[in-house]
Amino acid sequence: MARHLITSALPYINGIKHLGNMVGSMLPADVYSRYLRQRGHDVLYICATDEHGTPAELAAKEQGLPVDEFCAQAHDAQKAVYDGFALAFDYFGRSSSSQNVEITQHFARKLNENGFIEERAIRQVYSPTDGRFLPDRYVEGTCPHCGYDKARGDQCENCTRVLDPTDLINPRSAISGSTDLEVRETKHLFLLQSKLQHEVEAWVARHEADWPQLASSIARKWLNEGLHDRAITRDLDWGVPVPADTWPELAAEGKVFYVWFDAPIEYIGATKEWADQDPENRDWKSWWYDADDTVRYTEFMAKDNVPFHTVMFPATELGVREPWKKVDYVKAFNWLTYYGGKFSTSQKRGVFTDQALDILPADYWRYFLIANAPESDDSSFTWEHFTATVNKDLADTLGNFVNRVLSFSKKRFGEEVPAGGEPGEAEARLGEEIARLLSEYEEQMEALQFRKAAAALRALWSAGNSYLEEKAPWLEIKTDKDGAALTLRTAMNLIHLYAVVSEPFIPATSAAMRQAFSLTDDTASWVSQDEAKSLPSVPAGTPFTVPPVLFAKLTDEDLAAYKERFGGEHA
Ligand code: B3M
Ligand code: ZN
Repeated sequence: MARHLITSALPYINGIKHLGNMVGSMLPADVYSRYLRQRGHDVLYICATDEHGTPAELAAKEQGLPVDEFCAQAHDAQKAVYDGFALAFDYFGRSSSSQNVEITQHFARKLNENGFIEERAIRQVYSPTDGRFLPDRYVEGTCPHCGYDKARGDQCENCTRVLDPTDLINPRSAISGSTDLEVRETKHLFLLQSKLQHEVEAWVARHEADWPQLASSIARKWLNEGLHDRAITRDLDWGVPVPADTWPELAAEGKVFYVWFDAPIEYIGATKEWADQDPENRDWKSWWYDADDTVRYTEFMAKDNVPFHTVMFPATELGVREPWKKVDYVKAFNWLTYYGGKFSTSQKRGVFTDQALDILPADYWRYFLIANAPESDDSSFTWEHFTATVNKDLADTLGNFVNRVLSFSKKRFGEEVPAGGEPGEAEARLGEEIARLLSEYEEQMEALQFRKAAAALRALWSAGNSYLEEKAPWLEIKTDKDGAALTLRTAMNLIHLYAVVSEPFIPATSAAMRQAFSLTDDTASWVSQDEAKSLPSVPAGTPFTVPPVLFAKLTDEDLAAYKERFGGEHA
């Protein structure tokens, strides 16, 4: 059984992320990791904050903090939110770690030895008004490809094309807005990606058939435009220093690597951080080095990050000429919109992950977001859709089922799972249905089709409701007490099955459902086809308790309050 290495795109350090960031990277990676662990796979799920670059420097300045202190605090703040969302990382690292510095410098030295790095004098945008060289993303202007007028000098977020600041039409400083920009000469390291074009092409060609269309089409588009040599250093204080043993002059000038050079390397860096904090994990390198036959590597990210992961980072890894593990499967997401418009960190539009947890527990969000993940297309967050989904799927279909069954059984039969009755035709049909839906769920999870997996999970919950409606134990009990006992016992076994299989989506609720039963040896991590058919895990006589309401129903007043607080439509 292959080991699974899983990473989600590293959240940038400068602020708490919104729900769109969450659903496009970390949350599905967590759901997938939890599922694989449950199925008995060896999983390593790694993430980290992406800490270098100008936005971090500027955010620190705004808060009056030294940038390293700012990053330490901001890292902890993000980590707290992810803990709140129950993201079960094996390790959540920091791209500013000494481990990442070491590996990034190693990669640069190797690329240099192999002839893929060249020192070039370039002319760079300098802003006299701001008194500094402007990093690419701090030059704004009109995209030469699509005409979008807020394109950044590194990438146009409208058409996703990678840009150079000098490509922009009508450039201006994003810091001061000044159009008084000069171009001055300075030396930088260039990664000769053009020399790696054919290798990257061959590598993508071997993988793209397996990738989702969104990932392969973006990789193709980039390759068809041709790989350009890219400057991989910057004039900044905060970053991985250019190693002085290899480039003394640039090191003396204080050049650092470009944030997109060291950020993907931090997937490896964070794995080493994970190892260094616990001697148990000493074999970290076996996950990354010479691991092609033993590790399956899956990356999660939103579509704007795809070029860096399908082309640029693989080019770096190929150029190093060492057997570092390259991605096997790229799970890419479209955008989650807020009422059809963009979630915007800068304009504070939409729902941020810390605010979400202020309002409701993580499971409400986890379920809604994954059930509506922007997989094949963008999807829109609206409070109407959110409250309707919570009420229907979580409160009615799942939560109400659990409470109704357990409370009714307690009232009529006491605090143990009731004995009596023999499974008949209705139970056989139910078992067939549950087994069928379970294999559908497994199939969609294996295929990383999250919306479809959520639909299968919802169908499993619904099947219990249909069974209960059909058997109607509240009527049955009047004429056939054993029959009612059988129905309730069967339903309780469904609750236990739901607890097990819903865990990747709603881990806290799953734990509460499982704990309702005092089973002596409840180690079930998944449900076999046979168990799905015969539902044997909670035998008669098992003591149980009725958990508090699992999901509160959201009222019209709640809906109005959310819309009032966050703005109920796209501005
Ligand atoms: N930090 C995502 C972003 O800021 C970026 C991902 C890095 S993954 C190596 O857009
Ligand atoms: Zn564009």
